[in-house]
Amino acid sequence: MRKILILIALLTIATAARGQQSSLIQNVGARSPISLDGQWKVIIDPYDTGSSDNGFFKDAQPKSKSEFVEYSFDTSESLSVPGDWNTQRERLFFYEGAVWYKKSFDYQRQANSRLFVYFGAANYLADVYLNGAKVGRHEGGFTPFNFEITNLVREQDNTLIVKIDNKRFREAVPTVVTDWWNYGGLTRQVMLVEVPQTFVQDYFIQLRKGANNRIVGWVKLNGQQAAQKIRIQIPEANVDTTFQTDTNGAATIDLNANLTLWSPQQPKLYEVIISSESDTIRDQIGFRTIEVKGPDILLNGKPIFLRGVCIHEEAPIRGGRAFSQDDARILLGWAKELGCNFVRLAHYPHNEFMVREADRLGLMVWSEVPVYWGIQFDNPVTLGNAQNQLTEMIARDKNRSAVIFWSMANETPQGEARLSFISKLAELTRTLDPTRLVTAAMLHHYEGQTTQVIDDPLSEYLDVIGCNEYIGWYDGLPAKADNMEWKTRYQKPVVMSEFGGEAQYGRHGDDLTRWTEEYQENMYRHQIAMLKRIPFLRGTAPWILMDFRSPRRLLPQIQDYYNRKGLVSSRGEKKKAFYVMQEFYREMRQRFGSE
Ligand code: GCB
Repeated sequence: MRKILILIALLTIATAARGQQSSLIQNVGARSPISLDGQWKVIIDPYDTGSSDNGFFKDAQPKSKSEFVEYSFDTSESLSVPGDWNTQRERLFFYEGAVWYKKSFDYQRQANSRLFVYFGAANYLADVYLNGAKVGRHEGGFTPFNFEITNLVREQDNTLIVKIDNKRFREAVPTVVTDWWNYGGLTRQVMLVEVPQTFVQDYFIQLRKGANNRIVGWVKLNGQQAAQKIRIQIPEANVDTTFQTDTNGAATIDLNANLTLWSPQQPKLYEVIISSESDTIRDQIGFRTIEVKGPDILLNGKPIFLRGVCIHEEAPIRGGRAFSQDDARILLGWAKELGCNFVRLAHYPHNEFMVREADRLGLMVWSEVPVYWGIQFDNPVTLGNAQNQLTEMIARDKNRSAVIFWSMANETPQGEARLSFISKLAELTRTLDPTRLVTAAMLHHYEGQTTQVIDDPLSEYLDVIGCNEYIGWYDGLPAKADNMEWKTRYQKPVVMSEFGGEAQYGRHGDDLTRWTEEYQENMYRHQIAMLKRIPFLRGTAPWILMDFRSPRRLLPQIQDYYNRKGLVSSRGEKKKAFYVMQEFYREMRQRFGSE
């Protein structure tokens, strides 16, 4: 109980630190939100002209023919929301800077209700204004946020203005260099969410770690009427239990239930109904346990091998940022076809459709914050920002049984400051969610010519060790893998969280000619032979499912700003290596069982 109260307090502190931003509303999709998606008027503002005191957020209209107003949303162009700006206009393709978005709307709010505006994500800095008043600011390109607008909203002619700035800077998370496109804009859905005066703002309902019939967690109310009865129903499991919230609106949940556990074979989701005296919300929740024992990962108590693949949030076929349920279905459909039971959603939290779809399809998920390469590990502001993004990631997805790993970082250079920074993130993760495993993708090093050692001291703080390696691509030719042995200093499961090489779909040559499908296929064959010899390996996630845009991939006529390590091209064509990996997963399924 004490732990849970500390946890809720932490969530409140984290959100209070963000100024006016309200704590995240759980499961907004189930609240019949009003969508603000569609065309928004935009002003592209490369010199930040609109940020003065008399700025664009005022949406000034000249009241006479003589009045001087040097901007206009109404005669400006429009962009689609959700959507990155880069792929909607050719001249915005490389743009990094400020864009002001405007949407007008009418709203009839019911008496005694409250209204919030919810953003699925905005990359990177978002300043939000309603009817000329500042509502709040959010930093971080891949996590949701909401603001209460009950006292600002009118019945008619509301003007919502959001300034988005995606300029890169050193202190940011991620920092200035990434191997993915810096897609800017309102990249996910925007909606209005109406709730009762006192409402169920958040809940955490999962199995207690290691127990297969005991559900624990909490419910948090937001509003004046804090002390209420909370009823949890899971009709299919005959659960109907009531709890009492305290004067802060928090209740601890602890109940027994006889459940069919969620697994890739049988991704069972239950309807869970959470009601207070003033509010009701329904969710689809699965229940499973995930633990480690020595080098093993146990799902529902049984050792598993993770047949994974890495995925960027890049839209198949259409290109640009993925944001829709259809995008999620296509990407995860390919992962299923590959034979996966696991996906690594790299290198930042993906949109909610991905995680919910993974829940339905039975794909276990690695979810990550963009603590990527050399961020400012000695900067407390950067740490606060990373902690905030981590908190928001966990806040949104903590009820999804598909999520088994929270990943703290990717390929970060070793050092004291980095160890302190990431271990703090791991500690926060375990406080926010004691049920899941903590991981990070790390590097390894050579001992002699033919031995790789996993000994990153960060491993001490993790449950599962993620390891990225590029033998046969950045490191020698494919056959280099043949004599490679792997050692680890830790009695912990290891997942090869990246390996791969580039091939342009349809480019052919012999199996030592770079950029051809044959080279990539050859490389995968040598890799797989090596991976099979690693005794402590408990999963693989090749880099990557689909080709994705990157400003660092410049080779003309081959890369053309695409990282081509995909097993599938950006148009959905499967490369030869896809089938090699598929064959490997068929074999692993036979060896390790169908989960
Ligand atoms: C890595 C990074 C990933 C890159 C990949 C590559 O190690 O983690 O973000 O895209 O290598 O293709 O080089």
